[in-house]
Amino acid sequence: MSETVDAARFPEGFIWGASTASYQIEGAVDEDGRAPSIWDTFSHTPGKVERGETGDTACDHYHRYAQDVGLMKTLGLDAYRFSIAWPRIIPEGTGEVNEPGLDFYDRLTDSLLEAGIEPWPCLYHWDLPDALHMAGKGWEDRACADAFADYANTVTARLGDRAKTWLTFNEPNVFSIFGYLIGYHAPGVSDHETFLDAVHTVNLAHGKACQVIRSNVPNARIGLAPNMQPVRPATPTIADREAARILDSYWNRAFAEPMVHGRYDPIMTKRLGDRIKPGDMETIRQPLDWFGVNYYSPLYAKAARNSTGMKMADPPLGADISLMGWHADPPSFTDALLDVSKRYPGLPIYITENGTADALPAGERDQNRIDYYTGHLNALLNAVDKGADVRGYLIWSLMDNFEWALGYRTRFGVIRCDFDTLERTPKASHDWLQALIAQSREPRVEEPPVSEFPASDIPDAAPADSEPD
Ligand code: IFM
Repeated sequence: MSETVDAARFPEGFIWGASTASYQIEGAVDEDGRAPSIWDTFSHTPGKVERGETGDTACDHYHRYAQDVGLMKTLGLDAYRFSIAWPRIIPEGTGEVNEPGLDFYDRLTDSLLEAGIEPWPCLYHWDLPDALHMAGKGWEDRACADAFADYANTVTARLGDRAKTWLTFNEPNVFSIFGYLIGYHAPGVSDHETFLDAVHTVNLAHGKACQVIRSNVPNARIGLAPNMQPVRPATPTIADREAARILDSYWNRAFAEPMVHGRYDPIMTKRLGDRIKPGDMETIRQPLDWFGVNYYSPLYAKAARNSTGMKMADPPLGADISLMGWHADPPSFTDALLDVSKRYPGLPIYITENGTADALPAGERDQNRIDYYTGHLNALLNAVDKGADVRGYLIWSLMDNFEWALGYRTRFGVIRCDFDTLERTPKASHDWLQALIAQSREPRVEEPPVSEFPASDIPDAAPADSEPD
């Protein structure tokens, strides 16, 4: 591929970072008082994850975090987004706090700061304490929003003196759709009404957690990381266009609209019905300091005779499809960023996830990832040129990790993790990104246009009479 990224085009002070998630990298699932999350139970249920793989060990980051922070420093990162495992902090979901769990994130935060990397903790990246789910007190239950706020209080009271950039949720749309509507992810529920319950509880939990963060963390910068993917109809029929509108509501609007504007769109308002109680929208809408965008691909929608009226469709024939089955389409990234800018003006945007998967053997060059990043960073810069206020880019992901229902087959890291030896090896994409980050920080020299120089100032300009005969 001949396309390159012009490092000088990144805005001054642009933040480079990486994102990960607790269950995907930590391992140590039964150490120091951690209790099972819904993902422990789900991954240990036969048939739920490919090859029966689990996050029991994952990248063993729990024990190797210091080495990983060293790798982040070498890569040149400004920021690191990690998630906190709720069942390490409050193992049963409510009640007793587990101090050793807090100590782990304390050590991680300190070691990041020591390395000059800003910690960006995310309170929820999908590992709900299983005890809550088993008791029917998970996201389907309104009271879970209060349990989440208590958990947020415990965590921010401990880390808030050092960590200033906080996220409430990672991809609330993805875990509610895949976990409660389709049942492909934990906790494996597939029920439209339960999904709708979960949507509203998660929104309430976000609002309550924002209030807690604001009061516990001086100078907090609060955001979240929804997955924003433009939705296209699979065909131009009226039915598929309507399906695209519904999927757009479920995927892109169900959380961002109430969180930023304090209202659901008409589709969600109607379907949520009397789940919305007086005062709820005020609770949900709390001031945010920035908006995160996790982006991978556009989505395609098709009309369906099911409870939602739509289903996800395959990308069009001939599209550039990744190992995940996703359409790699950089212009759609520009579209997504411009759409977010228009809908949520005034909120600086950070890309909180972007990347692609491979299944390459050790030592093989991950050119596909370099190409993906090249295309998507150029798409980001195009959005900036068109007015999007994008301030940073956090890759998904730092290292290969547990990719949920796909287990360890698909690798998203710029650092390879050997899941037998747990050895970390930087890939070609790591070196490429490291060089780009370094170049983007080089001092900018503004060269005046040539026409501004009077001819006599050009030192080696040959005198008119010195022309050869
Ligand atoms: O691995 C996931 C991550 O947990 C959430 N966003 C998408 C990534 C790739 O599928």
